[in-house]
Order: sequence, then C-alpha cells, then structure tokens
Amino acid sequence: MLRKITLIKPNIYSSRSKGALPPLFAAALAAHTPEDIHLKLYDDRIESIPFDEPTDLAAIHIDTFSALRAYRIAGEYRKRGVKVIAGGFHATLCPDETLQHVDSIITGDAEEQWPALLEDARHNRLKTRYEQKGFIKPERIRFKRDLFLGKKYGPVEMVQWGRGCTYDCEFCSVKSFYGNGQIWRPIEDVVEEVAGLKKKIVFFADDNLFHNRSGLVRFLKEIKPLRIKWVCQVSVTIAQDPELLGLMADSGCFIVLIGIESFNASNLKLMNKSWNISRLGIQEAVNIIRSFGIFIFGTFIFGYDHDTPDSFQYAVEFASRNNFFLANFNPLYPLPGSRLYQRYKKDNRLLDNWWLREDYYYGKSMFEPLGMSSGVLEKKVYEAKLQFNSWKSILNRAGGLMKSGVPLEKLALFFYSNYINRSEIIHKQGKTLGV
Ligand code: B12
Ligand code: SF4
Repeated sequence: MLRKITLIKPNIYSSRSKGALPPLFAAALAAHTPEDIHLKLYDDRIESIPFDEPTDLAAIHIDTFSALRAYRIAGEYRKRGVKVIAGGFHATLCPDETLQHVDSIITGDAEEQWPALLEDARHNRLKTRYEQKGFIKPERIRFKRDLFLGKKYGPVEMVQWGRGCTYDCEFCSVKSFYGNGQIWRPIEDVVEEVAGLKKKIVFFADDNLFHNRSGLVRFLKEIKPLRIKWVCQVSVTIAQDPELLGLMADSGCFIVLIGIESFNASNLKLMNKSWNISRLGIQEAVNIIRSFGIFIFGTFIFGYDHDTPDSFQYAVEFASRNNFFLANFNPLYPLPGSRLYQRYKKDNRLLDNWWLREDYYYGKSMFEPLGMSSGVLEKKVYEAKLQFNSWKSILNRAGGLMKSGVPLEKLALFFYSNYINRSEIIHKQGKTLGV
C-alpha cells in the first residue's frame, strides 16, 4: 500500500534557520503525485522531523552541503523500516555515494521519473535508479504549493521559468546536472501560476534569466500586469542591454543577483567567466543597472589561484560603496560535478569528499589556495562577511539607498533581508555539517 509519503528538505546541520525560502522540489513532486497519495513536507531548516510519524516512504532532497544531514535523516527512517528515495543535485552528481544511504534515487529532473517510481513502489518493485536523460518536456514543469501552507517561510515565493545555463563556469555544477542547452516553460503557464500566488514578491529560481532575449521580452510584457515585485539571477552582461533593463524594471524587477566573483581578470579567465568584465567595466555595469532603480545582490568568490590576502578589502569596499542590497562573500567551494573539483583533485589540492568529513565545518577551506594559506582564506572570508554585514555597514548602505529615493516598503525589505543574512552568517560559521 502506498498512501503517504513524507518529503524532507534537510538543513545543512540540525538547528533551525531564519527566513528560509520554500523548497521548489517539493512543489514539483507534488504536482506529479496522484491524488490518492497523501504528501507531507518537513523542512528541517524551520521545523523538526517527527521520525516516528507513520509514513510509507520518505523522499529526501539532497544537495552537497546538506548531504551528511540527509544521510542521517535517511538512516532514521530506514531504522524504522521505511524505504527512502532521494533526488536533487548531490544525489545526481554522486549517485553511488547516495545509494549507500537510501533505497532508490532519481537522477536529474524528476517530473517524468517520479510517477514511474510511485507506480513501482505501489507494486513493491522499486528499482534502485531512475535516470532522467536530458531535459524533460518544459510543459511538464508545474508546481503545487499546498505543502507550504502554514509553514514559516520568508515573504518571498519561488517560481521557475527555465532550467539550465548556456555558460560553463569552472566552479559551477549546473551544466553537469542539466547538460547542454536550456528549456523554458510556456509563458502562459508561468503567468497563470504567478497570478495565483498570495505573496507578491517573487524570486525566479532560473540559473540565469538572461539567455533567451526574445522570450524574455515577451515574458516581461506578460508579467507586468501582475504587479509583482521580483528578484532574479542574471549575468552582469545584462548591463549591455538598457532596453531589456528598462522592461525588467517596468515589470517589477527590483533586485538582481549577480555573480561578480572576482575583480582579477586572470581569475575570471580560469573560471571561464572572462565575459564577466568584457566590454563594460564592472563599475560602469553596476551604475547602469542601478540607474534603472534595480538593486544589486552581488556574490564574490575567494581563493581562486590569483587571489591574495589583498583581494578581500576591495570587494567589501566595492559592494559597500555601491550600496549593494546584499552581498555574499564565499570561499571557493569545489562542488562535485564541477570541472574545478576535477582539476583540484587531479592536482592533489583537495580534501576529497569534504562534505562527508567529520572535521569539516561550514566556512572551512577544503583545498589549498595558491596565494595564501587555507587558514588565511577562511579568516579573511569571515571577516569580509562580518564587515559587510555589520550594523554600521547596513545603516550606511540604507542611507545611500534613501538618498537615491528608495520607497519605504523596499527599505523595510532591505532591513529584513540584511538582518536575516547577518544572523545566518553568524549562525552557520564553524558549524559541523550534519549535526
Ligand atoms: C534558488 C537557489 C537557492 C536559494 C534557496 C532556495 C530555497 N528554496 O531554499 C538560496 C539563494 C538561498 C540558495 C542558497 C544556497 N545554494 Co542554491 N540554488 C538555488 C537554485 C538557483 C534554484 C533551486 C531551485 O529552486 N530549483 C528548482 C527545483 C525544482 O529544482 P531541484 O531542486 O533541482 O529539484 C528537481 C530535481 O533535482 C529533483 N529533485 C530534487 N530533490 C528531490 C528529491 C527527491 C526525493 C526526488 C525524487 C527528486 C528531487 O526533482 C526536482 C524537479 O525536477 C539552484 C540551481 C538550480 N538550477 O537548481 C542553486 C543550487 C541548488 N544552490 C547551490 C548552492 C551551492 C547553494 C549554497 C550552498 C550557496 C552558498 N555558497 O551558501 C546555499 C545554501 C544551500 C543550502 N543547502 O542551504 C548549488 C548546489 C550544488 C550542489 N552540488 O549541491 C546549486 C545547484 C547552484 C550551483 N550553481 O551549483 N540557493
Ligand atoms: S555560475 Fe551561473 S552563469 Fe556560471 S554556469 Fe553556473 S549558473 Fe551559469
């Protein structure tokens, strides 16, 4: 009998986070689950998991940082005789490792494999692997959000229009997951979905919204009447297209998350991201984007081969001077599936399978940088995070935003997001994964 499935979104460790966003994988699986199966979601980031609550299957999302915690959760269910299914980036990129801890996995996107798996589970013939080869049909992407009702998520709803990215940055695992190419859902489906949302701030979870210009122009025109405020991830190259920026701002875009990564051209070359500073200097690009009333959430990576201890201060000052809405300063994470991981492994510079190591903790550098010691990298990254997220910096940036005429509702969101970011940074640093 298959009557009830418990979906789990594991945290990185076992304590709670503030301001978590709803996990779209659960809404994607829910949209493809037959009506007679009851789904229950437990999000480990915001609530505890009642392992003794009866369930016929447990289905766990696994990304690299939460892998250890996910395996422990899987162990709890298996101890109670419940079969465990897994999916997500880590399960896809490290399937053999994942299968040591669960009964069955779906690799790649699950919209087409999940119904097949459920049918097999009903008939007690669960296979070990269900493999999605290549992209699914984009019209199959749908999200059913009832599972999120009553849960304490932040004020932002996640929506996805497309999947995949045409770029191939060395440190990123998006290409290994999706392969080449991209897909986009029919615009009418997304518009209908967004129109039905209660929250009016939307985060488009697309890897890079700016890859299909003509589609995006139509998309922006269609979502404009919905009067939402929205956030997305784009590449800095968007600054070369003022017409598109105008349409984005006009349809409610108010924050863009941009991977600035590094100010060092040799690093960007190694990252296969030289296009990041091509044609327009980064300062000019930031000025252009800001001139449309769009705020910037910048992300920076440290520890690439041409970084030195002097690389940090410039990045913090740049983000502060330009009143970035938010910024993330991270040590380079060699993620499984990325070309960077392979390169460091080949050069013997990596703590292999760092995400499983008992001595790994959040913020620790898991490889040997060339321009500084791993200890200096760890210390400098944390200092950069603290400096940018100090109350003084938050107030200075708020002052800068007010001077440019930012309305009160956006200022309130600025304080909320910076408060959450600051608390998460302090909370996560030094935490052992999984426990
Ligand atoms: C939005 C986003 C965020 C949001 C969080 C959103 C949220 N809801 O909580 C924010 C900005 C907070 C964030 C944070 C981080 N993120 Co992030 N994020 C994304 C992004 C862009 C979209 C995620 C999404 O909603 N996808 C849409 C859903 C539908 O896709 P999906 O989750 O893959 O699920 C599908 C399949 O994988 C499968 N599936 C997934 N789970 C399961 C489970 C089961 C049982 C089954 C059967 C199937 C299944 O079915 C789904 C439908 O096909 C992804 C990139 C991407 N393309 O997914 C990166 C990504 C997931 N993030 C990544 C990383 C590294 C991080 C951070 C660690 C970054 C950092 N330096 O701190 C943090 C912390 C992550 C954590 N564990 O806490 C990496 C993970 C790589 C990896 N190997 O694990 C990704 C892939 C980006 C990348 N460039 O590599 N992230
Ligand atoms: S880092 Fe961003 S731009 Fe680069 S390949 Fe990954 S998703 Fe695409």
